[in-house]
Amino acid sequence: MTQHHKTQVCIIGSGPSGLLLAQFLGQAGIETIILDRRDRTYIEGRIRAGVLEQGTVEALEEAGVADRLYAEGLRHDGFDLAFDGTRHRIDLKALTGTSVVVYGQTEVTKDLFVARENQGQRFFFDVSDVIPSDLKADKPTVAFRQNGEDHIVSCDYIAGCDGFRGVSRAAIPADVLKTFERVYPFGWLGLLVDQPPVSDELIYANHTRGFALASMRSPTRSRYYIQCDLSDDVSDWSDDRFWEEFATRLGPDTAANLKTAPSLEKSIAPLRSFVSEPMRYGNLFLAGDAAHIVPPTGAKGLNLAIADIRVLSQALLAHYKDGSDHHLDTYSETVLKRVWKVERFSWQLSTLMHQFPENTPFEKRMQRAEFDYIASSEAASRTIAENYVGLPLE
Ligand code: FAS
Ligand code: PHB
Repeated sequence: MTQHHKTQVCIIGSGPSGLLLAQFLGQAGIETIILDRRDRTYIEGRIRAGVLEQGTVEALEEAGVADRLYAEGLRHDGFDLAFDGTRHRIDLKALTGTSVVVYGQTEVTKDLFVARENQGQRFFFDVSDVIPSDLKADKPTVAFRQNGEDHIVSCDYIAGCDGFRGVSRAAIPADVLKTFERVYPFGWLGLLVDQPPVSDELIYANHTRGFALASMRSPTRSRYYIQCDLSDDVSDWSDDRFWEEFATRLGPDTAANLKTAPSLEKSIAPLRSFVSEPMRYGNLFLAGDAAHIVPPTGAKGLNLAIADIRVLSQALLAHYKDGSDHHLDTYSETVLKRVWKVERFSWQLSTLMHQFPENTPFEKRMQRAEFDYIASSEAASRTIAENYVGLPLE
């Protein structure tokens, strides 16, 4: 027997996009249902982003979920770019007047889950066979199965917040959907360790052996990455092998401060740039990774998702509170304008900071020349800085 549900907005996906949208709508008294194919423990446990733009911090504050972020987040006024041992600090504060906050995506997700619980609105975890339908109808529907039972949600709008491998994007007809993609010829091997960070601020390093990133989660927990081959498996990388490679790529002066310990987590993520257009079809709206992916080099994935939700939530509020659909009608065009600019920055920084197997000696010299230009030009450094702290929403 199928269970029928009614709501105003059905949100597919309970990652940062879906959770923040639910929080904003819930604050305004708009009813939502959130579905996720995973459960809360799994979602909270995913190690992903670590750097929040000021705009993201403000959005989380508006959503009433920033208390722990303000108490535990680490404000960073700059970061280093390193090229074969030469380091150049991008002084975010001096160049842009603002900065970023280091606070893990896992913590953002936990804070949003607690807020959702306090709202007492409906979650469905461990769902399967999620099918968005009737996207052009006044009341689109989302069918799904949970614990062997069939469910169907009737709603005003569907928010596709189900990430890169979700079902929402695929619900847009193939003759309407346009996709754009660049898959990079390498991955990132990430490691989490309970040791103080090797440096007070992040270091992005391009070494002849490959890229490395020294990041962190707290004064006692560090998050490190090295570029690895796409054919690599995590089992190919013992902790000792990782530490040796990471230290080599950081260079002896920086590595002198490196404290190692057994890894808490190790994983390999592929890198891609991806955009799908449009981000609206009928009463389905895509947001976050469901619509676009950036290589993590620019620390933009999570921030881009939050930026989409800031626009989408305002557009839905205008519909329900003022009866105005202008922002819903312009949503896709509005967010895509910024998405492409952020894609450009993430692609540019990835192209600058990684070793590409196919690069010719000339292209390697171009990488070095671009680094030297950034290091010697305030204007060039400001370009990096204004993208890193986050471009304006519109
Ligand atoms: P998410 O993918 O976080 O959430 C989508 C949710 O939808 C998931 O909970 C999933 O279970 C659910 N879902 C999927 N299919 C479904 C279905 N059919 N039915 C119901 N639910 C479904 N960004 C950075 O800024 N910095 C980083 O260092 C960084 N590292 C990353 C490493 C990895 C391995 C990955 C995959 C991403 C990384 N990102 C990083 C990007 C990441 O942070 C995303 O931008 C962010 O999670 C986007 O949030 P959402 O759009 O909510 O998508
Ligand atoms: C992280 O801390 O996980 C992190 C930080 C900056 C990036 C990517 C990942 O660009």
